[in-house]
Amino acid sequence: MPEGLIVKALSGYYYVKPDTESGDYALSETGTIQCRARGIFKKKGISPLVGDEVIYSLTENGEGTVDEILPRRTELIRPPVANIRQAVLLFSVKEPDLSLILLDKFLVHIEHAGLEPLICFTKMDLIDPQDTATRNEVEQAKQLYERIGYQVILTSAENELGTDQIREELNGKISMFAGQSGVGKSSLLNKVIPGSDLNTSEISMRLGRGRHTTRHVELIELQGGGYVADTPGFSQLNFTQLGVDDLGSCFREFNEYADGCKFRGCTHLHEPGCKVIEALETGEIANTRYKHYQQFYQEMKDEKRRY
Ligand SMILES: Nc1nc2c(ncn2[C@@H]2O[C@H](COP(=O)(O)OP(=O)(O)O)[C@@H](O)[C@H]2O)c(=O)[nH]1
Ligand SMILES: [Mg+2]
Ligand SMILES: [Zn+2]
Repeated sequence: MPEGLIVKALSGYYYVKPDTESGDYALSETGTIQCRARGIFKKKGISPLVGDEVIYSLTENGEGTVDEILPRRTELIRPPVANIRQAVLLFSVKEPDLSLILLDKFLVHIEHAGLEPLICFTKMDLIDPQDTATRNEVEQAKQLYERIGYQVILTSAENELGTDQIREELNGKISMFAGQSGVGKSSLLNKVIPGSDLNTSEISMRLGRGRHTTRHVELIELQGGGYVADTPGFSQLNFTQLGVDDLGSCFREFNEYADGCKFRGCTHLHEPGCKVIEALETGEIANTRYKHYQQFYQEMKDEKRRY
C-alpha cells in the first residue's frame, strides 16, 4: 500500500503527497491526492494531522482514503502539526533588541517538544557599523549558544545575509519558524522561499480571530526537498504544559552534569553535591543560562499555584 505525507488539511479532506510519484494515478495540480480519513479514526478519537506520514489507498472516484497513520516523532497542539523536526528560532538584534531570557524560554519549549532548534539572529543590517557594543553583544551571544551545541546563523532579510545557509538547513526536513511577532519571520521566509507568503496566512488569521478557532496549517514544499509549515509555532509561551521536573533537562548543557548530582531529582537550586551548581561555579555553565533556569523554575511554581 502506498505511503505519503499529509501536507494540507481542509474541510475534512487530507491532501497526501505520495512518497514516490509513480504516475499511475491522477494527482491534483499541487501533486497531492485528496483523501478522506477512514471512519475508524473518528471512532477512536484520532485525527490525522498535517505532517503525518500515512498509508493510503485509492478509491474509484480518483480520490483516496487515509488508512493508517504511521508513528509520530513529534506532535504540536498549536498549530496542530506532526513530525516537525526543526524549529528555526528567530531573534532580532534590533527592533526589538535581543532578549536572551526570551530566547532561553523559546529554547525550553522547543527542547520539550523534541524539536531541533536552529537559532537565527535577524536584522543584522540594523546594527550601525560604529556600534561595536551591540556587535560584540551579538557575537558573544552567538558564541555562548554555539558552545552549548546550537547552531547560530546571523541573518538579514534586507541584504539576504544568511539566507543560503538557512535554505541549506531546511533541506530534507520538516521545519517551522518561531519567534516573537515583528522579528522578521515572514520577511526572512519570503527571501528563503521566494513566492511563499507567510504574511497572508497571518493576516487572515488575525481577521478571523474569534470566529475561527481552528488554524489551518499547510506545509510548503521546498525545491531542494523538505517542507516548511506556513504558520509560526510556539506563539504561546507559558509553562502550563511543562512539569517543573522537566525544566532542567530542557537546558541542554545541564544534562551531562545532572547525572552526577548526589541526589536523584536534584533541582540544581540548593542541593549539596549538585554537579550543575559546580559547573556554574567553574564557568562551564553560563551565568545567564543558570539565572534564567532559576527564574523559569520560580515562574512555574507560581503558575502552578495560580491554576
Ligand atoms: N532593517 C530590517 N528590517 C526588517 C528585516 N526583516 C524584517 N524587517 C522589518 O521588521 C518588521 C517585521 O517584519 P515581519 O517579517 O513582518 O516579522 P514577523 O512578525 O516576525 O513575521 C517589518 O517592518 C519588516 O520590514 C531585516 O532584515 N532588516
Ligand atoms: Mg509574520
Ligand atoms: Zn543538581
